[in-house]
Amino acid sequence: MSHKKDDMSTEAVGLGRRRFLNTAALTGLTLGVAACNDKPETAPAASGTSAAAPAAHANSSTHLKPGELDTYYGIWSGGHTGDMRILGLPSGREIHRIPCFVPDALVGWGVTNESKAIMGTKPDGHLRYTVADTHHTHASYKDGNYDGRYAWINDKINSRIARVRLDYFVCDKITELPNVQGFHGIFPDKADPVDPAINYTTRVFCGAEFAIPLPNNGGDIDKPEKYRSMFTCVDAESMEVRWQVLIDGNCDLTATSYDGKLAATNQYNIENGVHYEDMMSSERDACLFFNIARIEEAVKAGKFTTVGTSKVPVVDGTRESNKDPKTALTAYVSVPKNPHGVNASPDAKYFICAGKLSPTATVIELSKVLDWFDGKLAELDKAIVAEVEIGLGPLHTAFDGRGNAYTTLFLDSQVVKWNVDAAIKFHAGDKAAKYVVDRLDVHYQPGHINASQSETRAADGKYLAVGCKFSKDRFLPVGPLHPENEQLIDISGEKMVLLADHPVRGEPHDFIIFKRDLLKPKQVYDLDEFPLATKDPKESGVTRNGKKVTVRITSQAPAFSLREFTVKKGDEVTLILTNLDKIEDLTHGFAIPKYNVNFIVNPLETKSVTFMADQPGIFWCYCTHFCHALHLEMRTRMIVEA
Ligand code: RUQ
Ligand code: CUA
Ligand code: CA
Repeated sequence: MSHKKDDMSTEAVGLGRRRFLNTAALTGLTLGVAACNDKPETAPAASGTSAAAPAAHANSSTHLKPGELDTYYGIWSGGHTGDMRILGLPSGREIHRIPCFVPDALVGWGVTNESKAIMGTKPDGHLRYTVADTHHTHASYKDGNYDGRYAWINDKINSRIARVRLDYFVCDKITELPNVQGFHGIFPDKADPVDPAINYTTRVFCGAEFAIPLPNNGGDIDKPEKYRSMFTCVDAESMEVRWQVLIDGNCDLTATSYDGKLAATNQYNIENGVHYEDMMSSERDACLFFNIARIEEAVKAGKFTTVGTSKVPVVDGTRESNKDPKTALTAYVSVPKNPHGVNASPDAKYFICAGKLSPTATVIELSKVLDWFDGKLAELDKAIVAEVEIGLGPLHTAFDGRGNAYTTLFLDSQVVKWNVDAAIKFHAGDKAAKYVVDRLDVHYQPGHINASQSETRAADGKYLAVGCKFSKDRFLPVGPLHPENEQLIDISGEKMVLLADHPVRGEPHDFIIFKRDLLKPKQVYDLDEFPLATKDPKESGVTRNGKKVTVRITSQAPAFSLREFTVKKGDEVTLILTNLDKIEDLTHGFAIPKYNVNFIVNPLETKSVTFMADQPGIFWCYCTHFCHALHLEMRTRMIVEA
């Protein structure tokens, strides 16, 4: 087997890079510079055989023969393409893209009335936003595992959260968070903090990265010391914002405990800095914990304010107001400078903060944080049970369910596998405890990482996916814009084994990987889900109410129910199309030339579009989605009378 990692992972190499970081990389914004220039030796030819060549591991073939299905679903965030992607693993094949925040021409997202209502429109009917930047996606839980109801994804640009129904794999709600900018980390809760019967997700927590004046309406612009960030709770069912917590410093990524009692966000800007130098001026930042039950008690007791025109209750989570553990809503645990990801271990005991600018991981024991809130732990910092060196530029951590953590090292271009218990022993003084188990080179500069079932109680330690931010010369060159490189690693053994990589369109961020049996997607819609459905083709036709015209059409391969329909120039036309084909995979499209309309209807689905009939003439509306031998003949004629 070509996999042989020890040579590259020797402490000599590691220490050399560490020294580099300590002297140079931390002095300024050199993180990015170092990231690009630190690794001239990692061109595939020179990078050692281990990571460059896929390993021939008998049990871990990623090549599926025709007809074979993947065993895991992957839910991927699409980054600033603004979509969500569904992959099959271990093949890495992309199966589906789910538009949420931005228009999509395949399905007509942002074209149909239904999708526009979800996305949000301006008074003139146009979409309010057409850009987005998705980072983090997580799914709903029950009993500490995914229950297949929902997934959520963030839009950092416009601070929106979208929910995706996992029965149909469609976005059904989007909420814009008030009073914040740069909404980044997102995590559903896994249980209710007080009611043990609620052992499933009912809240989604959202961390906002940027501080702004509150309200942000033109005041306090020159007083950055007054800018503030908030942590937001959204109701998982209604998608309404339940409450917000005003904090010191910022939020970044988010984690939740398995008992529902705690949520946390890492803070890289406790300085409340406006410029990057300010954000790096303090030696330590924080992992900020939220006591969910107490926050909700405070809201219930009316101990909140509101900001500007927003009605959302805002409780005070600042340091000054939360010094007394017995009443505190928040707890600021001090961690090394500018940390990044915070991840919950599948044994439910720890949150782990990756150091980013510090070459360390910090392990925080949740029971000790709860002890502090109960007045049983005098010093909050004692909740830190390990703070150990793991390598340069640690960003995100995944777990195998066997006590090991896997952290991406952005600057080292490595994944480091380390044992959490051994790290705790080492931190406690047992210098013989070897916590680093393995290191594997990846190509290049990894950001996100996740393992199969990692952030559930059912972490199964089979596959690890790594999102590499740079692919450099890994694929055929296609001009200056390179794809990213997603790599799949077998973690079933002691040593990590690189199995495969594939290019992905930029630029995915976080993702989750779970067993395919946890989902039971539906293959056809239910007509009753659509109030506008035309259930019988005989109900098709044109009805007029003044200048408002409604056209009802059904589709059944290879024909639309109307061979033609007539409207008048100046009409406002609402066209409602119901696909009465009930057969799985029988989708039709509907395009209207010169009217900028195209959308699809899946089996037993109904969609509508509204437009002004402003151009007289005949317009061949045709089916865009291949459905039948007579697909090309599947048309109807729209006549717009002058
Ligand atoms: S955060 S690296 Cu949203 Cu790490 Cu992407
Ligand atoms: Cu209907 Cu193609
Ligand atoms: Ca900082």
